[in-house]
Amino acid sequence: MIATLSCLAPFSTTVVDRLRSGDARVLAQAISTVENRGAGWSDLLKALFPHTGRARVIGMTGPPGAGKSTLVDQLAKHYRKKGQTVGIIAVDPTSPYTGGAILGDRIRMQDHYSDPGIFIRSMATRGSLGGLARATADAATVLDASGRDLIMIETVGVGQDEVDIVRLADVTIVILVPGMGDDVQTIKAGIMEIADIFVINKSDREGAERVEREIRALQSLVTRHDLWTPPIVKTVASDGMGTEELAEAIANYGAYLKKENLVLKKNVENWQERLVEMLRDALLEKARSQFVDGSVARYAAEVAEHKRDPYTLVEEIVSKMEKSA
Ligand SMILES: Nc1nc2c(ncn2[C@@H]2O[C@H](COP(=O)(O)OP(=O)(O)OP(=O)(O)O)[C@@H](O)[C@H]2O)c(=O)[nH]1
Ligand SMILES: [Mg+2]
Repeated sequence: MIATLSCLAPFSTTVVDRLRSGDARVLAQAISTVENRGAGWSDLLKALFPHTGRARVIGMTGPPGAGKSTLVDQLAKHYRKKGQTVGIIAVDPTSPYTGGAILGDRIRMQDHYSDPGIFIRSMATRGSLGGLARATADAATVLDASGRDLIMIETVGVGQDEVDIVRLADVTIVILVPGMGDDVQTIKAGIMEIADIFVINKSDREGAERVEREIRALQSLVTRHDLWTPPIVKTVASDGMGTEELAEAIANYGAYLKKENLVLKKNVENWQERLVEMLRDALLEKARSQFVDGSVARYAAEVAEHKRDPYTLVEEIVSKMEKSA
């Protein structure tokens, strides 16, 4: 269990300076603080926010076992060779990272750990305050402020939470593999729509062309409002094949957004969603603070037994909140 920064709250510039100087311990503690909403979490984020906005956030999602971690690992190596620093957030990994592809390979694990240019964090905090998307976004903010050039977020693309997380990245990569039963149609429609780049990993297996054809067929039905056509990159992550092409596709998308003057627009859209979510969290927390322990269950019982109507009840709670504001 990593300690939080509560002992250091309220946040002095020293903590921010140490974080920005690349101190990995402070970085890990700062992420724990915002993730668990430990003492001073909001002061910390306020102090860090002016230092954010520089990192590129790459979201990666796809079905379990598609090779996401292996691909993240290859990309991390690629960027490290170019002298860039990397932060990795693995969200709710089905196999914990320590047993998964990146860290399971002891030699590579050693490589990474001896390289302070790569910081890996796994988040398995479903049900955490404010939800997984909130916790991940805040962790990315900390990594961004710490000066990491690239932040990669890996999620298993199964639920809305995961879609919400990667959708807010600067570039979203959807990883598919050959032989997924009924193939691409079975992948959640929401995931297809968020892809800025498609990867067909495990292209060493039979059926990669078929997956490509299916993606193309689905693409022909959708027009994106930014008019970008997501490229399809074939990779064999386990031996590094296609990594260069993927990095190039990532760079191309960034260049396209710049050329079309869409960077700010995309950021504004993302913040519009995040602000609404933050507001919802804050208001919900405030509403919850109106309840003493067990009163929600008591109200629920009263409504279930038709002793009370839920509409009046909610109005009453909201009006109480307004009065206490
Ligand atoms: N044949 C083949 N195997 C691969 C390839 N890429 C990854 N693998 C293997 O597929 C397995 C799963 O890889 P991971 O990188 O852990 O997949 P993941 O998508 O991160 O898995 P979860 O996080 O558990 O959802 C590992 O045994 C990898 O070595 C590939 O391109 N070809
Ligand atoms: Mg993984």
